[in-house]
Amino acid sequence: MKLEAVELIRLNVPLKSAFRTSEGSVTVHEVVWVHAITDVGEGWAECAANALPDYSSEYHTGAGAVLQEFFIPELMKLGNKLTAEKVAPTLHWAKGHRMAKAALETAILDAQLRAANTSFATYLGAVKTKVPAGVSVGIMDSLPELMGFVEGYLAVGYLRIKLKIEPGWDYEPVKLVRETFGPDLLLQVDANTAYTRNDFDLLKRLDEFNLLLIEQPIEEEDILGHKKLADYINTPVCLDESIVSAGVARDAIELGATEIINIKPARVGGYLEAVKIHDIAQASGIPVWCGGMLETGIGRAANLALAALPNFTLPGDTSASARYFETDTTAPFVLVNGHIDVPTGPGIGVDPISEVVQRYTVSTAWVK
Ligand code: NPG
Repeated sequence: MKLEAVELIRLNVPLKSAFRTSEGSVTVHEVVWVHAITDVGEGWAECAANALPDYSSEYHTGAGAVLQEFFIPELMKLGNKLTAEKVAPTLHWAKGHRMAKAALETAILDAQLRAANTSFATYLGAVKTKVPAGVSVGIMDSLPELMGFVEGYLAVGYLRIKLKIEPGWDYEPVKLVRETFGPDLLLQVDANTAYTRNDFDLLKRLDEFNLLLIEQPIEEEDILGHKKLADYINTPVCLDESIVSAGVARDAIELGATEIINIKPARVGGYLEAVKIHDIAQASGIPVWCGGMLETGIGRAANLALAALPNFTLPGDTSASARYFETDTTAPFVLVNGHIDVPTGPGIGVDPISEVVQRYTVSTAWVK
């Protein structure tokens, strides 16, 4: 196929409530979409890069710029020889910018699969038609406020709770949630790199709560530090930010630095790399789960397809549209008995609702 044009759309999508992590607080999901126009049809993707370079070095304006200046023109040069499988090898010369690369690859894969009348789920190797949903709960101003949110999420059926933690918001909230909702609640925590090697004793205190895992406790470059922590505490250590490629995943597993992996296709450069990580982890007996980056329906749809692969044995951050948005950009994903259906239509299986997209669009740019 041939890439004829790409529309980059900047959207500001309001969140229902502020989402606070150890890295900061967001009230509006500011995001770039990639709308690929090819000779076989159109494809869509949401680039996960945040407004600020706080989760990783990428940010939405930077992602838009690198796509416009380098990545899209490079793929256009392939003429009618383009396939989704060629995107990563063609852009490999460029260091980093994995979220930008992931979005472009995903939009092209969407166009390719729509033309072939094949779903992401089928293409990626999904074995489930619905996936168990967890929910990520931000840092709050008070414990009663936290309890209100957790209770509400459990009431609508979420199967696992992930609490965001940071120094000063860790032991007490985890203890309260564990004591209130009992030993059977699937409970995990996510520090987004907020701790250091000096905090191991503090993190060891969380062992008493029988957590599923602790996610990315210390900084992303410190893989060895995570290995030392994994040896020191009983709670399984799960890497997120650190795992930027299949190669890093392989090394972290071999070193014993990660006992579970959070796979976010955006963080690793796309769905094809994500499947490689899934396969490496599976071969090593390491369970994986699918992370989220506050994606609207366009991004969430493909994540659900990935989460249906066999080694995704833990509930993901694949929440329903209503967790974050009053009005999603696609038909909403809904929670039914704690599960969300994997889209079955061609490509990502959902379409943007144009009037909603127009309402949230801040600017558009065409690369032709
Ligand atoms: O459900 O989409 C979701 C969000 C889950 O907590 C979540 N995401 O650190 O994993 C994370 C966090 C995040 C959100 C990271 C936005 C980066 C951007």
